[in-house]
Amino acid sequence: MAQQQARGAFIVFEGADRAGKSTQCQMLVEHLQAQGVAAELWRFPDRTTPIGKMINSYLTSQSDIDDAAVHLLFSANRWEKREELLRKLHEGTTLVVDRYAYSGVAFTAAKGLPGLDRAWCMAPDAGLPAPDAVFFLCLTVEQAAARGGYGEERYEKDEFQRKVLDQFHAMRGSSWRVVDASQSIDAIQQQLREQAAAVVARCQRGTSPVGKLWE
Ligand code: Z5A
Ligand code: MG
Repeated sequence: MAQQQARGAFIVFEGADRAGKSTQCQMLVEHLQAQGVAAELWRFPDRTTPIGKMINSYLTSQSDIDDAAVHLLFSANRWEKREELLRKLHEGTTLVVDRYAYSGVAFTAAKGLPGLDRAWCMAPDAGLPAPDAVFFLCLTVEQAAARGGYGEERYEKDEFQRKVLDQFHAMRGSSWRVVDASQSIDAIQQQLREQAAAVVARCQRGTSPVGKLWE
């Protein structure tokens, strides 16, 4: 029988624009660290790598990239971090990750382009480490709009965001924990801390190896 090994947990945040992902990720990492849990905050796209810089230039409309090609760049940006991600988990560090492959699939599939359906969008991420839990912060486009206007980036339009949300909901699986993101920041954080504690404890017991997308 394979030896059981304690490891860090892989927790992904997904959700609507302005649902509070970055706010909650930051708070959760600080909380875990204060509890003595080794934890790091990651985000995708990781705009610091050469691939990430191309993505940043696309998102800020400084460059135009073919839709299929940019989809593959977002995926490559995750693949280039795969080894480091697995190493950290096996060293015992919990990773709280702001967006992952689900955003990749949702944003490209929402474009509704011929040939770029959900199955095509999922293919390049197949085999990447699968998160132990996906915390999905659920907020309608109308509720998000009440939090102020969109920024300047590509994709920040109501109609498109609705399609993105539909794509996210179609991907909900057993590892997803859906949280009502219209609550107060503190109320949401409290629920996330409870959920995260259970996931961290499970991974520390060493009974669950890191899975693979989309198995
Ligand atoms: N993208 C892609 O196409 N393919 C991929 O593979 C990946 C990503 C990984 C990256 O944006 C873009 O890339 C994104 C998807 C695409 N495009 N879009 N749109 P990003 O992740 O860098 O986006 P962001 O700038 O961080 O925005 P965000 O993620 O949409 O926001 P958020 O992180 O969810 O929310 P926040 O920054 O924490 O909070 C937003 C505001 O709401 C802020 O003023 C908060 O103070 C406020 N807030 C937060 N929580 C609350 C509550 N509970 N109540 C009231 N107000 C709140
Ligand atoms: Mg964010």
